[in-house]
Amino acid sequence: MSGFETISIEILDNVGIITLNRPKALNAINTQMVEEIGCALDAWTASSLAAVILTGEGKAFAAGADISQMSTFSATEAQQFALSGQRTLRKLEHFPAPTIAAVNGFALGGGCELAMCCDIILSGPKAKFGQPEVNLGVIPGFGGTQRLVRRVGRQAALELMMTGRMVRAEEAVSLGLALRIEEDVLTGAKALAAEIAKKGPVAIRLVKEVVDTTDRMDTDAGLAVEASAFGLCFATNDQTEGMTAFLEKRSANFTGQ
Ligand code: DAK
Repeated sequence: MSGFETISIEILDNVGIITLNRPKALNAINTQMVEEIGCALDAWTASSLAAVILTGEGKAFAAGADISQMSTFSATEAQQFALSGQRTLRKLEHFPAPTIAAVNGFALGGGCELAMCCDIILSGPKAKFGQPEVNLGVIPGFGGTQRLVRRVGRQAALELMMTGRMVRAEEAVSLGLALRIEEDVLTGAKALAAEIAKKGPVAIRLVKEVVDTTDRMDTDAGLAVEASAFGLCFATNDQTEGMTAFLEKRSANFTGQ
């Protein structure tokens, strides 16, 4: 459908699915993959998708940035990779609809960082997470020093980034890195996306927008943004339909208007 070489994409039941697709290299993230993920997200940004799922083909989600490619980078190429990576990761993090990482296997280095740009991380039973960059003499470069700290706290994040230790699914959940373990993680992600898709689409997007934009505000400023967004809901058909449907004891037929 897409002409992409390092990822495959599909839309099922109004949910976009991006599958990282270099299984022979454990879906290692190269410059082409970074660009292709960015293109797929661009194509979907203005759509009315209910959610986007990111997963990996084979036994890995992504085993990190492509070490073979990185080892040959000139300083300029490394800078281009960094800039392109930052652009794509920001597109993912700020994608207007909810995003779910269905982590089916290794999520290491840049792979773990890619997953952390998603709103929710679901873990398969065999998933392994880690930031092993120090083994290569470098530090995380796709935002791990920021997003891992926010997900699991400073102490646990520092331990993971300083030792490069891999954690299994159970520990990832107990740390708060992943939300829960799903036996079949892609099926679990689709079910979660379907659950979200039943709700008022405008409200879903506003929940994400308010949480994201108020992330670093103090509570009073955040509450002011929340109040404005709450007010905005009352200018939508979804609010009228949602409340009318409740009072009429029927399911709501949301239109996203
Ligand atoms: N890059 C390239 N190839 C990789 C790879 C990777 N990250 N990970 C695995 N592969 C390849 C292996 O080389 C092998 O290829 P062949 O030998 O078959 O050709 C194939 O995938 C299968 O891997 P293994 O044979 O090693 O499989 P095992 O099951 O034995 O081991 C493993 C799985 C995940 C434990 C092992 O492959 C491994 O340790 N992989 C490396 C994990 C790692 O260190 N990841 C972090 C990479 S550093 C930046 C942004 C981001 C980053 C840096 C900068 N900027 C914006 C500047 C990110 C850096 C990283 O992610």
